[in-house]
Amino acid sequence: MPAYPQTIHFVGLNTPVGIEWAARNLDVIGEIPAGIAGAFFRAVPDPAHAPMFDDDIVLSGDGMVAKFTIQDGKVDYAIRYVETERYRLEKDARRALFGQYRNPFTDDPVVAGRDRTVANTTPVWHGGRLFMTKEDGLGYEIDPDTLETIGRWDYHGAFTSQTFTAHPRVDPQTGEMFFFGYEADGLCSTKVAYGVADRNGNLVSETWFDQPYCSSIHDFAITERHAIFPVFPTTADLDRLKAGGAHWAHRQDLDSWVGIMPRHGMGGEMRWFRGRPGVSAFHIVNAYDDGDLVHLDLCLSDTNAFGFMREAGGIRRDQREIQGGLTRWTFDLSKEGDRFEERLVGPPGDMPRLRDADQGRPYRSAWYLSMNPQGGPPLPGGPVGFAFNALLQIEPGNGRIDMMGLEFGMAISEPVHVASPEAGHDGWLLMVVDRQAGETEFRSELWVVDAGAIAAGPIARVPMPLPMRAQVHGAWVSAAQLASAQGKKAA
Ligand code: V55
Ligand code: FE
Repeated sequence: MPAYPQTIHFVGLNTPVGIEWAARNLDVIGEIPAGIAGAFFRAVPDPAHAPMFDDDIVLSGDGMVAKFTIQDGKVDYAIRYVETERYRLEKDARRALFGQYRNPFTDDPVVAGRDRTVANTTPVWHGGRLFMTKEDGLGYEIDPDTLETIGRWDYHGAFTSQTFTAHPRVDPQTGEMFFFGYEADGLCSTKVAYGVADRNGNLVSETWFDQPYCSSIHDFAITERHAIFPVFPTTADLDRLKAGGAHWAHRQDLDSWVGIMPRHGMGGEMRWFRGRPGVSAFHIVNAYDDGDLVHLDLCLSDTNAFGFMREAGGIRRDQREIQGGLTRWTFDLSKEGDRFEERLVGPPGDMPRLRDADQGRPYRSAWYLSMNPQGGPPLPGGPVGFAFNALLQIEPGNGRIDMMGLEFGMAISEPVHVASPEAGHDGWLLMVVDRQAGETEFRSELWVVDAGAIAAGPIARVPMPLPMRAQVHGAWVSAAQLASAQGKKAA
């Protein structure tokens, strides 16, 4: 059997596991509050086969969908592969057939034209259905009970884009889901499709626009009136792909852009604002309207956080030298011109989480991952190669910050927020925390943290009996939402 490359993408917490398993009634240390009832779904890239190329990256790993089911203080767990077209083709062949990250020109010719997505980035719940998503293809629908793959999701043929974002946004009041797909009509295209589905999951609109250049639009934002598309200069080039090169190269010299349009408008209504050159953000905390102003809070850095995207653009910069922080961009829609204001509101970090009810509205606090100044060097793991070891709660309105800092040799994955049935209580955060237990050995636990008292650490912990590979994003689906599930695999 060919070995996995011994690079940061395949060692440490990124060591492939590849085991589909399930366990009931896991041991719980402490007590899980009765208010937590539902499922914590997680997207875990885990390559089922050694890659065709040694310079393969975490982002190429086959998607696994994991589920913690929590009810009455009890915890069950299950994890399965998303059976994408790509996974099934490689499973049958018992080897990798798809080549480099988002470069079909490097594939084994036997899979020419087949679906390359690995659906490994975000579990999405909407309209009673669960999807596993990755921005280079359409989502795959998953049976939320069995985690079996039902199939590719294109709104019964209504959504015409070839791609669907891993970061759709759901309005907490209307229940509508807002989403987009870039490279909507093919590799390296500037076409972006923007869609809206009603609360029952029916596609109600789709409109297209061009972005200023082909960039990876990883996340976007909504307010009560607007849809906001940030464009950072991480660019794609078809000739580079044909020559076997990288899909993405970051450009320090190119301007960034932000497009703002009415959230129920047409692509032609987009207004473009010009931002600083070279900056990058993968995740947006939130956005909201304030009269004619639109505020956009994002995890900004002065270059791309992924080493391989910097290197492809000839940028030599160590991961630890990257500057940035939680940043507020404010757009005044009553003014002419393409400029906007910028203000730093918090320390560097990423993987922001928000209460579902605060989406697109003024908000008091949010949570995100960062580095603990006392936590020692980060563990190798996660998509960027270095794992976070602190959780922050921030109140952007007054700058108040609270921290749960992990000890040396520990790592934290993106939490989900669980709303509390009690008025005035901040709810809880659920997250997987890993601890190095030997040179190549890691122990993982599910942690339950009071979202309003994070510095106190976990109120309950669930040690996991098997190793777990680093997660990308997660989603909390309440027991009430699960009870409304539409998507079930036919028996
Ligand atoms: C990201 C993750 C991806 C990807 C592109 O978090 C960007 C950023 C897990 O896959 O393909
Ligand atoms: Fe993301």
